[in-house]
Amino acid sequence: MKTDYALYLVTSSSPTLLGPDTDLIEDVVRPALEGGVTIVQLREKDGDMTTAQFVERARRLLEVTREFGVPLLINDRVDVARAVGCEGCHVGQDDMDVQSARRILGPDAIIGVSASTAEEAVKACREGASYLGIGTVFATSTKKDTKHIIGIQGVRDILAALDEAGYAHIPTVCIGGITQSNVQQVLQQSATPNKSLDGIAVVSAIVGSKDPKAAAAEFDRLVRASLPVPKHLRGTAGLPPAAVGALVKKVGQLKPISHNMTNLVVQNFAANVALAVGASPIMANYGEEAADLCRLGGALVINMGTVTPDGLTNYVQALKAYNDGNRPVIFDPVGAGATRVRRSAVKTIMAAGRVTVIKGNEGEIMTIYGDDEKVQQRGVDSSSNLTDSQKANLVRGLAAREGCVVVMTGQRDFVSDGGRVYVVDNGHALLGGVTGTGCCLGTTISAAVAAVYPENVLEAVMAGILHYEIAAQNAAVREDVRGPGTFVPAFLDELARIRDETARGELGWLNKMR
Ligand code: 3NM
Ligand code: MG
Repeated sequence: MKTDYALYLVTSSSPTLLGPDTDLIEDVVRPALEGGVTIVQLREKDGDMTTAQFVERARRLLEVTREFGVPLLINDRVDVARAVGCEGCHVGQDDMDVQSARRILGPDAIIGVSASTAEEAVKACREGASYLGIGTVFATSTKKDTKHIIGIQGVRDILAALDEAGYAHIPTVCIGGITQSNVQQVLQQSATPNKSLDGIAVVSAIVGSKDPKAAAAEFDRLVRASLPVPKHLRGTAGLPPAAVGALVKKVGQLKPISHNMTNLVVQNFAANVALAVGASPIMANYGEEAADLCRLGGALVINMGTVTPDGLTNYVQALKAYNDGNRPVIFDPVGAGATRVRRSAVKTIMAAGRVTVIKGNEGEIMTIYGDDEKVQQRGVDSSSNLTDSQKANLVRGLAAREGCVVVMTGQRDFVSDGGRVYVVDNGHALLGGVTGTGCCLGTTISAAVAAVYPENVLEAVMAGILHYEIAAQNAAVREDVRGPGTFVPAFLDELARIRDETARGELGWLNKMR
């Protein structure tokens, strides 16, 4: 599991922050985790705790962080981390060195290091730090022995030095005086072209808040909206071609059912695409049939391209049937922002059950995210207003909120499960010249997800996208393709060719992944 450093809570037992009769674990950390904190550090600098009390507190806290699936690190006391078996520790410049800590905690432990200069930062990376805490950013009364106030420019200089030294892949958070008012400015202005922060660490803004859950939730919103996308998360890095090939092959072997409730414009095309990728299409828009069809073990595509009141009732019925049967649902909110009817249909569907994948263009995804007033979507055409960072944060934020995978299509596609973000640069402009190609991508994704569900949904989605978009590239450059009309049959041929080559173990097509 990749560690999510977006919202890092460092605890404090200082009575001025905690207030009387406040239990650090139950009254602060638990609500903060509910609000969205992604990693916790137990820091005990203020009281005069015995080691026995420290271990006891760490053990109690670990039970809570485990409930939320969030890592717990111990400040300074490597022995306490080892004693309770938590995920790791955080060491300052005057604490134990990284290599010694790693000898105690082992190769998989998360070991963070504080750095206030470029030299300290690079040295910590060289010695095997898992992440860096960069600070002190702004003056703070929380830390008694603050050495350097480095400001946003200081953070930026350290990030640039890390990139220069080849450590752009080491995650970083900043710390010291971070509040809801300055967090977005810090994240945006500290970013260098190749290296930016992965999150922010706070003490008083959460521990000293009257409502730690609300404070964390607001930080979560602010951070996710402006976290720059680290370079190492861009592209398809981290997705091995062999794994993609195995997933595409699995579709051909299992021939999963792709149950499409789709619009009348694309039914025939989508069924042919399903066959070409190796799936078994069923085009059935009547909700009453969904429970029986779900038992066939496939996936459902809800494509609201030509939504009607009856259609909506059918979608809701089918969604519930697939939820009950614990089978995946791909939701394609076609034209979501275009009309009041569609905006309302999206809300009805999202409220009726759980979806596994949401696939849409920028306007559609923004509508679901809740910015519908701002979405001036004309028809169902895609038009872009967002930067790449904003797109990545949008898909990651929506995926995290809904607990699903989000695919935002465009010239570059953005895909996230709420943690990782993939950016896909495959595809071809001719896909935009033919109706229904977006819808058929949903069908292709459904086949790949059906083949592996409930495991590896993100990887399956990526396999579906790559199969589809590389086939489009292959078709577009064929000599017999002269425009959208000749493109369609060539595209079906190339989808089937990739399916067949992959079945034979020929994975050369994956060299085109980008
Ligand atoms: N470490 P607040 S600053 C624990 O510079 C800690 O390494 C720092 O508290 C460093 O969010 C700090 O309340 C305190 O400002 C941060
Ligand atoms: Mg320290």
